[in-house]
Amino acid sequence: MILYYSPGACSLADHIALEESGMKFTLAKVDLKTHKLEDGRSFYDINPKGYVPAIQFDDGQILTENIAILSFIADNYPALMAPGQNGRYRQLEKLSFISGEIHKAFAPLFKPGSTESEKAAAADKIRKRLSEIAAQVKGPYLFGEHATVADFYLFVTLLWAVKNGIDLPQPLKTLSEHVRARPTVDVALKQEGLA
Ligand SMILES: N[C@@H](CCC(=O)N[C@@H](CS)C(=O)NCC(=O)O)C(=O)O
Repeated sequence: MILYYSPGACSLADHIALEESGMKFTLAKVDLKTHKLEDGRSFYDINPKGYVPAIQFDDGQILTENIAILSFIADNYPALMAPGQNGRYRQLEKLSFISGEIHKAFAPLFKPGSTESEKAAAADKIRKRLSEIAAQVKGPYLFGEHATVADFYLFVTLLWAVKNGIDLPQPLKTLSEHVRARPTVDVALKQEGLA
């Protein structure tokens, strides 16, 4: 399997989850400015949507979208799945919130040319969404004692928040410290040139 990633992008969540799962994979770095791979190929030929993450199975099939890829990993390595009878759906609920409400809210902070007031409004929205998810943390991870793929996705958005000067509510600081302390996270960050 190949994971197409860009350093520190949302694909870091999938990278951490794959490291945790013990599944065999290799990394292919994508330059998100040129949409090219390191060997010069166009990333659009792999994912016509042009964004990471994407994984390529050994039979050549491509799977895109964080929610789908993280769910695929958790299905294959259930230790990363939320517990309980409705765990899979609770996890999808969190992944959808992280993707649609938190991740997407960062767009004005990443987009060149956003005005200061657009950036301030985005930061306010992010603070609101983070306080909503912070209120649901069972501790230290989202679902309690065990990390799930949703924690890794949230962790990446928390790195972005801190980088953009957004203070984290205490439950998210604790969650972030716990995720960061996992050996697989160190491996993934080092492989992406971030630690
Ligand atoms: N809907 C996608 C969005 C992925 C996404 O926003 N990827 C960003 C990095 S965090 C990206 O590759 N942006 C570059 C581009 O869109 O060209 C998902 O959830 O996987």
